[in-house]
This record gives sequence, structure tokens and C-alpha cells, in this order.
Amino acid sequence: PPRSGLSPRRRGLTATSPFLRAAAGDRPERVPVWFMRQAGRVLPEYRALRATTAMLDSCRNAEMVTEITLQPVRRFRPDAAIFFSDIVLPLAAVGVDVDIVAGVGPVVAHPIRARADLDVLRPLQPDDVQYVSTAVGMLIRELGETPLIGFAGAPFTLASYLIEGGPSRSHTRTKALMYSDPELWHDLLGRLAEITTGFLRVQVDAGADAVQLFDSWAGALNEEDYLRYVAPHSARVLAAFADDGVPRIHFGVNTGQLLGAMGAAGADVVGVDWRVPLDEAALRVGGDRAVQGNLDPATVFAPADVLAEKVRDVCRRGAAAPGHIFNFGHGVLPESDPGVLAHIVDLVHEF
Ligand code: 1CP
Repeated sequence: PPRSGLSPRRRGLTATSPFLRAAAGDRPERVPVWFMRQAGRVLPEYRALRATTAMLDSCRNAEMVTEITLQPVRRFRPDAAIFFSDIVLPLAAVGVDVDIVAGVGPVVAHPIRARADLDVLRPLQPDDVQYVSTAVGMLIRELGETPLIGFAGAPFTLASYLIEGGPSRSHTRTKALMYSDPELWHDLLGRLAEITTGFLRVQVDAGADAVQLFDSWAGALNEEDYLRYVAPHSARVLAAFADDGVPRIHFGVNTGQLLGAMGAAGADVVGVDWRVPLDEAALRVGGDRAVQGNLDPATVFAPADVLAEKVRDVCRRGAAAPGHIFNFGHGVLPESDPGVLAHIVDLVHEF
């Protein structure tokens, strides 16, 4: 479909949505809030719907994707919805043998070890994920004034799953390949950047109002290695959406040392985990971009008065940045009480 810049719907929302205004560096009348992993295991209605359907199969069913995306919006009334899918879905869609194993996460049948293993990583075509366009279209009709965030995994985080074969704490094989064969490394990350761009392109062209690039594991790197081996590839992804009028959020965990570099890679909003206070994070980002975060997800288990004070502290510190979107510093913990999440939305809105 032809790209026509800002859709009328998107133009309308940009002026009114607290989430989109904060992302653009503005101060709306209330601090906007949404939660990473707001859809999913924390909700009984999600567990009921998913009971007999494998994770990736549910991502390929536009009706299920729509319903699961809407569930937390009904419960919590957040200022944005996040598209229900997974960062490994586009890899599966181009033919990588990857599955999501309950209690483990993504597991790759043939981990990448040599050049020939790259052949499967061809560019993603819109036809590979027809159900994503369908679901985004259904969602923006249902969501009304609530913006929809599209997302994808960043090249480094995807590379880690592909090289390690599954979740890893140390990313040892990933770093070994990065240091020992830079040519193969850059070929791999280039292909992943193209797949990620293709996956985000489908979501944006179907009407997603913002995008978040999840580089969850980039914090395993120091700044020098991040800049040399990772940033150029993530920057290519973010640059591909510079003219779409959609804010680009760039998120990672344990990235205190990378906040400036992750902003400079082309983000409008830098996601911050709970380890660096938001006012300090705003300084590290450079004072010219919005920040997103950063309540410790474990705070939901604190007594009510401690929780309320910590929520207010995040809001106060977030005011140091040009724009602030309230979130946790990482995904909602599965044991969280949905009632407490709804209460946090109210606390942020009352601030
Ligand atoms: O059985 C289940 O319910 C599967 C659990 C689950 C869910 C609900 C997985 C497996 N993925 C998802 C959905 C998902 N994944 C969403 C949409 C829901 C929402 O945010 O509300 C998103 C944005 C993701 C993104 C994702 N997947 C990331 C980046 C975010 C983050 O938490 O850092 C990562 C690293 C993944 C990989 C993944 N998929 C699933 C798991 C358990 C994991 C992490 C495994 C690990 O620790 O390495």
C-alpha cells in the first residue's frame, strides 16, 4: 500500500493522546502509563483463552491477538495498548525453527554457528505475517482513542536467542562469535535488522501509532562494544521509521551505561530500567529526548504506602526529562496482582 505520511486518525491522536504527546517531548495534563507485558500471564482471562493454544499459534490468530491485546486495556485503562505477539515471531515467519516453550522461553532447534546457518534469514515479506496486518486493523478500530504500540526485537537480542539456542544469562557464545568473526556477525545483524524493519513496517502500515524496539539483552555489553557491534544495526531499523510520524521507543535492561548511545541510535523515547533514577537517566540520555520507565516491577509486592511513594518518586524524577511515559523498568512479573496494576494506573493519573 502507498505510504501517505500521517493518517487522519494518527494526526487526530497525536494532539490528544497523553502517551503520544509525552513521546513527542510534551507535558500532557496527566502522566501517561502503560506496562510492558501488560497482556499475558498476569491475567486469568488470558490464561483461560490460551489454555489449549501454543504461544506462537495464538500470535498467528488475528482474533486471539486482538482479544489478548484488549484484555489489559479493559482492566487497567492504560494510555496505550501493546500489540500481542513475540520478538521471535518474525524469525519463525521467515522459516527459522523456533518455538516458545512454556516456562523456558524461545528455543531454537538449529542455533547459528557458521555462515551457512544464515541462509534461512531472508527478508520478511508482508505476506509472511498477513495475520499481523489483519489484527492491527481490527485493533485500531476497537481501541478508539487508545494508541497501539507495535514492537519488534532488536538485532542483538534476536541474535542472542539464535546463537545461544535459547535464553542465556551470560550471552557467552554470542560474544564469542561477535569477537571472533566480525564479518559473520555484521552479516547476521544486518539480516536481523532487515527482518525487524519488515515486521515493524507491517505494523506501522496497518496503523500502529508507535513502535518499541526491544533490545532486552543489550545491557550485557559495554558502550564501546555496543557502539561497534550493535548500534549501527539498531540505528538502521529506527531510521526506517523517521518519516512515519510514529514515536520510536528504544528499550533495554541493565543499560545504564548505554542510555546515551541508545538515544543517539535514533530513538524519540529511551526506555530505562529501575537501576538508574529517571532524572539521572534523563541527563545520560542528553536532555533532548523523552524517557520511559522505571518502577521496579517487584514494587507491586510492597505495602500500599511504600508503593504509592515509589510511584510518586518515579513521576517526580520523570519530570526532569522533556517527556515522561510511566512504565515498569521491565515486564510485569507473572505473579503480580492485576488489582495492584490497576491501582498504579490510578496513582500515576492522580499525580
Ligand atoms: O505461555 C505464555 O504465556 C508465554 C509467555 C510469553 C508472552 C505472554 C512469551 C514467551 N512472550 C509473550 C508475549 C510478548 N513477548 C509480548 C506481548 C505482550 C505484552 O507486552 O503485553 C512482548 C512485547 C514480548 C516481547 C519479548 N519476548 C521480549 C522483549 C521484552 C522483555 O521482556 O524483555 C523478549 C526478551 C521475549 C522472549 C520471550 N518470549 C517469551 C518469554 C518467556 C521470553 C523471555 C525468555 C528469556 O528470559 O530469555
